[in-house]
Amino acid sequence: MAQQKISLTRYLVEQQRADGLIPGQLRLLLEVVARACKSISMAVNKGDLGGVLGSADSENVQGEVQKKLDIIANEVLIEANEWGGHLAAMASEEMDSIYVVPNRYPQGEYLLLFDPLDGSSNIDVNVSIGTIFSVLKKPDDHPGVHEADFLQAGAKQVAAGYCIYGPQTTLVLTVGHGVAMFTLDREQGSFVLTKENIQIPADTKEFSVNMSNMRHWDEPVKRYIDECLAGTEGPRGKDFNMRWIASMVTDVHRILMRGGIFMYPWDKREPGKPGKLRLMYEANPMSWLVEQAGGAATNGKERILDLQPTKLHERVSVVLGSKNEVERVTRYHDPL
Ligand code: AHM
Ligand code: MG
Repeated sequence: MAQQKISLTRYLVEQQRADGLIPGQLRLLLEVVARACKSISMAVNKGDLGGVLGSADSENVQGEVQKKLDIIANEVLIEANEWGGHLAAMASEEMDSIYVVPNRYPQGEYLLLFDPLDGSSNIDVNVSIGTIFSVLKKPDDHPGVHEADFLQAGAKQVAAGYCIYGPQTTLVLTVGHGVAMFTLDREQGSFVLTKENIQIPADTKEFSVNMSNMRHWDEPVKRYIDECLAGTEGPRGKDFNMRWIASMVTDVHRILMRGGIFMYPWDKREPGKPGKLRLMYEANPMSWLVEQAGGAATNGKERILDLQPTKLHERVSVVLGSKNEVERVTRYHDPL
């Protein structure tokens, strides 16, 4: 008999039933997020034919020009998630403040954060982009929901993942028991389990960083990259390869598939800013996935998942991927 395909729905039901790893409400939430990602994938695929490309002529709270697809993806995620009764509120890269579930719907116990369309600069050039999400539990010591309820360290996440819209649409997920990957079967309309227990090799010969910023970096990051560039003649004694897609989802996906190190470090252009990427809906979910796959994630000094957020749209410096390389960069920041 041909091997049965395991759908995301079945995978989640079995995790809930047999292992008790996922509460029912969280399972529902993840299914709804996956369904929203399916809709976003359809919109992305249509491209010019669906009139979804180009700028929306508006700016988000971080002062970045929004693309039409940033806004479409944000709306799809909100509409899919607001009525199911599993959420208390949502937060997004594209919204200034939190979105509390309207009181015509039941309030659930979870908080959902997302970057609806990561890698926005790739949208109009037909290069892979994605959705990143993180799930937290709402503290139950007070009624209602406030922005402060979201300000929990990444170590408190109860689920995290991303969906990549590339040659395939792929959903990658963790609920704290390893990392699983699901590929969208367009004929069936469902995500099918295609990899389980993903592991990132501890060593790598591939780095991912926007090299055009090199002159602005701090010494430890410069030193690490200089040593990689020196290749077999340098202190590392091996040649390195470089990849930069300008879409964190895609760069992290490659690292989960074959190893590597990804960095978006602090730089001198805006010294007051800890980094470019956002802690709560970019760095935290990706760091948890990477750690769950045996890798490491720091801001150059501390474990990202231990950082206490102070605001929703907080930024952070990011170094993640193959464990030995991340530890090396982190060591270079603290030579003692
Ligand atoms: P976005 O969420 O507005 O798309 O920005 C985040 C993206 C990351 O996906 C990517 O790693 C980085 O910004 C690319 O930055 P750069 O334009 O410096 O290459
Ligand atoms: Mg992003």
